Amino acid sequence: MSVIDLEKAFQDKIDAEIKIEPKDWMPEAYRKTNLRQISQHAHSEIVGMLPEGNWISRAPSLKRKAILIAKVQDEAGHGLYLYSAAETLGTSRDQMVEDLNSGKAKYSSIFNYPTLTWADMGAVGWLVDGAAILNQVMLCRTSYGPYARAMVRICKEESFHQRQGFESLLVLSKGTQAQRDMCQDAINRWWWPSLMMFGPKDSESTNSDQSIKWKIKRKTNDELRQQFVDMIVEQVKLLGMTLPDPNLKWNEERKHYDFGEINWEEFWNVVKGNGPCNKQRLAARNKAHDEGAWVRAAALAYAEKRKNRLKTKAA
Ligand code: FAQ
Repeated sequence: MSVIDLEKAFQDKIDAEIKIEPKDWMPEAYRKTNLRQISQHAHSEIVGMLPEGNWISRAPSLKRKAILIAKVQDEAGHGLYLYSAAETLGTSRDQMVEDLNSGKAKYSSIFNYPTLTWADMGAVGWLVDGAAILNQVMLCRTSYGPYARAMVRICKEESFHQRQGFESLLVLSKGTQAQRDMCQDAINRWWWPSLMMFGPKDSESTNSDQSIKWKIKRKTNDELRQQFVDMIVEQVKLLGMTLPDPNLKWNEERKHYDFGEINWEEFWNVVKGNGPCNKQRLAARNKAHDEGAWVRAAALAYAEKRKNRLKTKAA
C-alpha cells in the first residue's frame, strides 16, 4: 500500500471510531502529537503533586491529612499510567523524565502557582481537578487506545478529588469570618490560572485542528473552557462566594456565561518557564530524581539477582 492509501485507511478507521493500538500503522505526526500530549499530561500529574504535597505536614486534622496523602498518591499513579501509555509510542520513560528535568518538556501551567493557605487545597481540588476532569472525560474517548483506557480510571479518581475539594471549601465557607476570607482569597487566586489550563484560545491553538481531525481531542480549548465557566458559576453560588471577574454575565442569546479576557501574557510567560514557581518545581523534581538514584540502582540489582537465580534453577 502507498503512504496515501495507508493514511486514508487510518483516517477511515478513526472516523469509524476504531481505536488505534500501538502496533497499528500510524502517521508519524499522529505518533508524535500523542507522545507530546500524553507525556506532557504525565509530567503535569507528577509536578502536580508538589503544590499539594506542600500541605501534607500542615493539614488541619488527621482526617484531612489522610485525604490529602491519598490524593497526592493518586496523582503519582496517574503519572505512571500515562508514562506507560506514552512508552507504547516508542520513547522510554527515562527519556521523558530527562526531558522534564532538563526543562525541555512542558507540563501544565497551573502547577507553577504557589499554594499559600489551607484553603488552596480546597480550591485546587475543586477548580484544578474540576478543569482537569472536563478535559479528561473527553479524553476517555480519544482515538489512541492506551491513552483512552488510562483516562477511564483516572477520571473516576479525579471526580472524587473534585468533590473532596468542594466539600473542604464548603466547610470553610460556613466557618468564621477569617475562614470565609481565606476561602474567597483562594478562589480569587486560582480562578484565572484554572481557566488557562484549557490552553490558548482556539485561534492561537497550533495543534487543535489536526488533533480534532484525528479525534485525539473531541472539543476545542474554548469549548471546554466555556463548559467549565458555566459549571463553576453555578457551583460557586452554593459556597456563597464570588468569582473575581466583573464581566461574568449570562448571555441569553448564546445560552452561556460571558466572561472577561484572560491575561495571555501571563499564560505564555508561565508556559515559557517564568511563572512564580517554575524554577522551584524543576529543582524539586531534580532533587527527587537525584535522591532516588539508590532506589533505582537497588531495584536493578535485585532484578538482576532474581534473573540469575531463576536461570540457575532452570539449569
Ligand atoms: N500549560 O495547540 P495547543 C491535572 C501548550 S492534569 C502549559 O492548544 P494542545 C491533574 C501546548 O502543549 C492537567 N502548556 O495544544 C491534577 C502546546 O505546546 P507544544 C494537565 C500549555 O495540546 C490535578 C501549545 O501550548 N492536563 O490537572 C497549556 O492541542 C490536581 C499550544 O497549545 C492535560 O495535560 C497549559 N495549560 O491542547 C494533578 C490534559 N495549554 O506542545 C495534580 C491533556 C497549552 O505544541 C493536582 N492535554 N499548552 O509545544 C490536553 O488536553 C491538551 O494538551 C491541552 C492543550 C488542552 C492542555
